[in-house]
Amino acid sequence: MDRDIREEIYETALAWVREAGVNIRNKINDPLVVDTKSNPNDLVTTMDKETESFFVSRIKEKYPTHSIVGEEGYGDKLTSMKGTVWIIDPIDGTMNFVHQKRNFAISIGIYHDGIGEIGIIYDVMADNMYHAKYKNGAYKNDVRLLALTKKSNIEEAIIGMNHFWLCENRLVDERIMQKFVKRIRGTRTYGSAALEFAFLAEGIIDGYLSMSLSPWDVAAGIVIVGEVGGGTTDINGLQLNMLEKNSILTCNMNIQDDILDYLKKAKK
Ligand code: 2AM
Ligand code: CA
Ligand code: CA
Ligand code: CA
Repeated sequence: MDRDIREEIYETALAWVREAGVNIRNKINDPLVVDTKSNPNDLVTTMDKETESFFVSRIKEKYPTHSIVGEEGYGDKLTSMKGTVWIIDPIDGTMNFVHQKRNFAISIGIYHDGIGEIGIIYDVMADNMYHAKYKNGAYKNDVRLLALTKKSNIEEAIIGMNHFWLCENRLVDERIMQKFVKRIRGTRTYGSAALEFAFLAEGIIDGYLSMSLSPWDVAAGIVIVGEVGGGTTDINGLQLNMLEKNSILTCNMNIQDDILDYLKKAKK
């Protein structure tokens, strides 16, 4: 993507994310209409839909040739990553939004011909903007993020992961994962995949594991983590397909092999 065009899109996207964030904060105590999607814990609110629809109408007006993928379905049905694609999660961490009124984020990744050019993750209630441009570094607000943690032994690592890894599940042997969590320093479950990526980039956790995430959960995070030297693959160490769901391992590269070894042993 041309440098000037990227800069213009970046500034525009940041301004829209701030505007959407102000709207959510203004309405945070309003009564909520909460629906469920795939299961009783898979929540969606009118605010998820309102926020996605806000981005889609702004993008369609200003950038009619760009494609949009959004969790709540206001975007397009994509079959390829050609051209400029906005990958949007209007509220990542809807359960936190509903139950805690905090710890959720707006996540926008902008890709061009499959390359992650721009990543924006906005922790709305904390008012922290994590943002990055391809080959231009990552920032938390105005402060450049310099590097991930450089820990090289997993005994000192804090890994973001949820309880499903330790319960009986379809993907991995939970007993091996129990050994893994005993060996590492600790685990954290923030409930927003986008924020887990942001916290990894900030250097306050060392990795993040998820069994199944959609492109909008990870699109921005991949760019931001990539700009501080981290890597993101599926749990087999393979490249992600941005048109599908993927399992996710994102981490400081020094511990990637050790974590992949456990996952290989645990794989069903
Ligand atoms: P969401 O809040 O945008 O749905 C923790 O639940 C993380 O997993 C969140 O980032 C959440 O995104 C994501 N997630 C993906 N699929 C989910 C599902 N079916 N139910 C709940 N959370 C899901
Ligand atoms: Ca959701
Ligand atoms: Ca999400
Ligand atoms: Ca969402």
